[in-house]
Amino acid sequence: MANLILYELGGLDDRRYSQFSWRTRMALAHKGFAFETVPVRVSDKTAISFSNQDKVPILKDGERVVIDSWKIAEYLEDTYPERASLFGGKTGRGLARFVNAFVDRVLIPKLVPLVMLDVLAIVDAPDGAHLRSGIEKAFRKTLEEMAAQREAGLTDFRGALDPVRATLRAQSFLCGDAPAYADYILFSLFQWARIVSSVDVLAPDDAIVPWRERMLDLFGGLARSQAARSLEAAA
Ligand SMILES: N[C@@H](CCC(=O)N[C@@H](CS)C(=O)NCC(=O)O)C(=O)O
Repeated sequence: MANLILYELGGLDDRRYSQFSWRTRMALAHKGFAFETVPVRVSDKTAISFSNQDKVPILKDGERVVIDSWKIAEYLEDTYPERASLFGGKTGRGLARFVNAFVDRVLIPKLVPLVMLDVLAIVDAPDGAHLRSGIEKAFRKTLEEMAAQREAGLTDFRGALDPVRATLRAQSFLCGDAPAYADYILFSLFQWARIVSSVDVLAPDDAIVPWRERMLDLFGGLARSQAARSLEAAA
């Protein structure tokens, strides 16, 4: 039996808020694995120096160390082909690679500025300073400036999701009748937003909401078991 350990970001109150790590969490659950998780602080690179780089997720499978959520998904698929498929074959893998690039390059840059300021409330001060400087440099704006443009940004983000709505009108999941890795890629965005912010990035009547609920229900409510900030704010 594999001995799998996932290194992921941990915030205050043990919040596991790394969006890329959620892709791996869902992929491991899809393959039916039990796994351990190790929270690391984003400003503490010594904790992950064994991986010779500075990002999570990192998957340790015995002595093997795999970095990068996409590479981890491919590793799991190729190493454990007898378990439920993440891609559904070569063509599916190719399409999932496109979804990964679309989410990373089009959707994340639209989503991050909307809720990044909120992340500071769920991490400690050194992690907050680390995240602030990285994101402000990448976007060339302060987090406060980004938050001030939230309304326009939300409209833009929601507009970019139109192909998702069109797909989910015809089928229950991006991958068809059942969820697979491309669903987990997209879902990681909503899971991140749900954990870090009380702002719902989807309107209540958005056709994507029922899909998001189905994703939260998967694997015995694996994703739902992380506290949503909106619920805390309401409590
Ligand atoms: N392409 C990588 C991206 C990983 C990534 O950017 N991870 C973030 C956390 S969600 C990170 O570790 N950032 C480190 C830092 O900001 O110093 C993947 O898909 O795994």
